Amino acid sequence: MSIFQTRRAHVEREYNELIHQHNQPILPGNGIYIRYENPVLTAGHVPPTWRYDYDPKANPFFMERLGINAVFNAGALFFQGKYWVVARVEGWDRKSFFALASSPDGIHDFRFEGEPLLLGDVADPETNVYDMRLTAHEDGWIYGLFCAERKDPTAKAGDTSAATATAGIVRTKDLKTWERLPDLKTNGGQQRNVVLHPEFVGGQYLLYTRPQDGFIDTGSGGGISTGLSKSMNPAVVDKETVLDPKVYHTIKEVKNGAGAPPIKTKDGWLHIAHGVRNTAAGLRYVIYAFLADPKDPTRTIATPGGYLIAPEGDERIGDVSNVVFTNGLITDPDGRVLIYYASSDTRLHVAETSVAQLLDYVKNTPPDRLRSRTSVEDRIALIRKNLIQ
Ligand code: M1P
Repeated sequence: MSIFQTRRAHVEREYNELIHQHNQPILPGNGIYIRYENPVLTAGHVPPTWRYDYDPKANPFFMERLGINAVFNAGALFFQGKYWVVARVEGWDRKSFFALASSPDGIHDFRFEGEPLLLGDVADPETNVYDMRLTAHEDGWIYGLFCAERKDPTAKAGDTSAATATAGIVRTKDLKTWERLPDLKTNGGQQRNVVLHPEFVGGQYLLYTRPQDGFIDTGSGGGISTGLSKSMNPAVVDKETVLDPKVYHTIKEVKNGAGAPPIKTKDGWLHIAHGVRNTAAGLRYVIYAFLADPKDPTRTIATPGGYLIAPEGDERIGDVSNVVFTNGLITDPDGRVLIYYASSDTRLHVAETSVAQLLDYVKNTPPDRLRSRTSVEDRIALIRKNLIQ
């Protein structure tokens, strides 16, 4: 056999084994959610035909010229009986793009479908795109909001890393044809982690924003905010009001950002978001939850202290270590909630829970009372209560 044939057979065997790999729940978990042993998507899940030239004359060594570096932060949707994610796929050239993958049960056999999304261009074409949030809105469209990154036109000469972030917008009805709309306009500053609420509020579109002064630092941006827009074409938010602030000496001290669109529950809008703190080893990203008023999604009503998911074991290590990040979840017809979270900007995992568990968690977990002393008081109260159980 030629090198081409031997390598091709080897690569395809590995790919087929990986996409059908069984995934075991890690029991007993913490009662809030269950993790699974293996990631649901990795760079290795990207089909070989997206990475290799299959022409033996042009590629006699069966070289992987257009390699994939990572598959992570994915938007998610239950659509036509299947579990879909729109993953952030990053090539060896550092460019991210979006690709659809589906699974029959949301945990196993995720497989990329079709081709990567070729987004339409807007007046000011971006350099990079990432982190799509999917919202099936009551207006009948499925919207995808994502970060569109451009070189900062005000960067000093020689500064080749300064960038700007805005919220790009696409919409579809079938996950096949995607219409690009103008980027979201807000009053100054930059935007990442913008999410569309699934229902109209007072006849307008409600957007969760995260105003920030710079590309990395939120600066004076106060936290996850909300704003209203009369239309999505174009989407324009004049006024942003902080919904969930960043707070000193908490898991969201440096910044935070909305995750998937919130889940509508009998007790309110359930958010799974990310929070960032600083450490001597750099930023640490964790995932946390909160509940907003069922009648007024711009007001929080339950804010459990601490994190819901933090990086564990192998999750701690990757391109950007000590990070877990989420921008997609699925609530399925069986009442399961599947939280798709990425670890260290490298791979995508799933955590399985239910609306009942998450509501119990957000409503009955004590809030962060912001001092070691108050945390000790809460723990002593727990210990003493357990003495009489
Ligand atoms: O590298 C960690 C994450 O950093 C960004 O999140 P934030 O906007 O809150 O800083 C995002 O670029 C995200 O993609 C990335 O996972």
